Amino acid sequence: MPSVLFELKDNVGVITLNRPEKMNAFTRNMSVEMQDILRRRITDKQIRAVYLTGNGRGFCAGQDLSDLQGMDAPPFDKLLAEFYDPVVTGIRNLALPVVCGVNGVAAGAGANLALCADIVVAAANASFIQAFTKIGLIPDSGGTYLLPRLVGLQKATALMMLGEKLSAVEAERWGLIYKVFPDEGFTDAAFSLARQLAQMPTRALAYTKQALQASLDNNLPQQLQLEARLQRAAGETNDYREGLSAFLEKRSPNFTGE
Ligand code: T3D
Repeated sequence: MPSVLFELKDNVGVITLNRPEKMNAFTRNMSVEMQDILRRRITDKQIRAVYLTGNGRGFCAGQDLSDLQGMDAPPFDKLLAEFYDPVVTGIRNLALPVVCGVNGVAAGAGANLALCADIVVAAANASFIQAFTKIGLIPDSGGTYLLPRLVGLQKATALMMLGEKLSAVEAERWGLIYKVFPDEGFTDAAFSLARQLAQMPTRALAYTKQALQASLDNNLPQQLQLEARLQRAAGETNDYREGLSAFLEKRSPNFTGE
């Protein structure tokens, strides 16, 4: 059984972490499978949004700690470069909207993997734990970049130094995630966001993602220039023409992603 499942559903590429008995703790093998999905399978033209979630009662418990033991475990900088960073950048650079449905606990690199998505929603029973310092490591997988930008430096520092569990409800209140949905019916509610995005103007969403990510480092003049360049590109898409015609003709648009 693969440790990461992939299927196409309603124009959404669904990625499911699949080691439920170990809370989907991340192994090197899992990373290889995930990288293959991001590089080769997501490229299917039918896919216009991605939904990332976990199988079972956890989303992802971070690095599988038993996978780190033994003589063959490379030093951490090499492990990160080979098995974590390509997944983080793969998700961030996808020219598609990525929704993460955090179905249960997200710990360590698992918490930061969730934050890489464009829209993060969680089940009411889910939680987020920056578990790294508890075992003498530092937060990785882009967490020290993303978390302070989401919740501010003070809250990020406390979460990362103390390693305390943050409930999904608090995570929503803090701005770490977009929304909490009830446990019952969670998958349907979370997936419906991805399905909705998959019917929208795909290239405009990709440019929006690109502009928002760049805004984290750009100054205003740089950002205005980027917006102009991306808006020009958006204005040249068929979906823009369709959106405009549909508005003027008082009908629903039929976006194709072109
Ligand atoms: O470069 C590098 O590779 C380093 C990168 C590091 C990045 C990191 O992610 S470091 C942080 C690693 N993660 C953790 O420290 C979290 C460890 N897990 C936990 O704290 C807890 O398991 C949870 C809070 C996630 C869940 O607690 P609970 O009580 O709901 O479940 P549980 O009973 O602890 O776990 C269920 C099973 O999953 C259990 O296995 P068993 O005993 O039934 O056979 C448990 O050992 C296993 N499991 C959970 N997390 C991990 C794990 N096995 C291996 N590695 C794990 N991280």
